[in-house]
Amino acid sequence: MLKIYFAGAIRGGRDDATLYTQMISHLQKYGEVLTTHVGDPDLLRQEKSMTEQEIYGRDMQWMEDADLLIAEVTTPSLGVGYEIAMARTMGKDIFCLYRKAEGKELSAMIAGNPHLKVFNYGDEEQARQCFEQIFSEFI
Ligand code: 6K6
Repeated sequence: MLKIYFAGAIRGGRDDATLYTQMISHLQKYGEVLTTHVGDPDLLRQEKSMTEQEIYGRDMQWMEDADLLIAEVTTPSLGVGYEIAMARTMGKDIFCLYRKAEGKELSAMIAGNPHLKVFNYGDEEQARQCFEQIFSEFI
């Protein structure tokens, strides 16, 4: 079974948390999503149960284990940017989904990066179609 690392903003901002949950449930049709907590609406409240070092160590181990990275990049996030760079270093396939939104222009480090595949989408249904395309054409 494919192992999917899904990345989305946490401390970067939780505006899209519901959308992350929806995306994770679509991705679960294609493999095991290692990072289901990214869509958890209570995540920030649970943070105290793990140290920063434990979070980092666990996530980097999951990244090593993952076959590919899917990152929702609309809300700018240092953590998501770091994960994209690490996935690149580890030679993973990387797919980014970006929803055009006022005040949230995509970084040129992502938009102009020839090593990533960036999809523009508008809503949950279009995200689902992007996943269909990713898993039929690229994986
Ligand atoms: C701790 C225990 C339970 O929940 C927590 C909360 N913290 C995080 N848990 C797991 N992954 C995290 C956490 N904080 C950041 N990340 C990783 O960085 C996720 O994989 C996200 O894709 C990304 C978000 O980075 P920020 O900079 O927006 O927080």
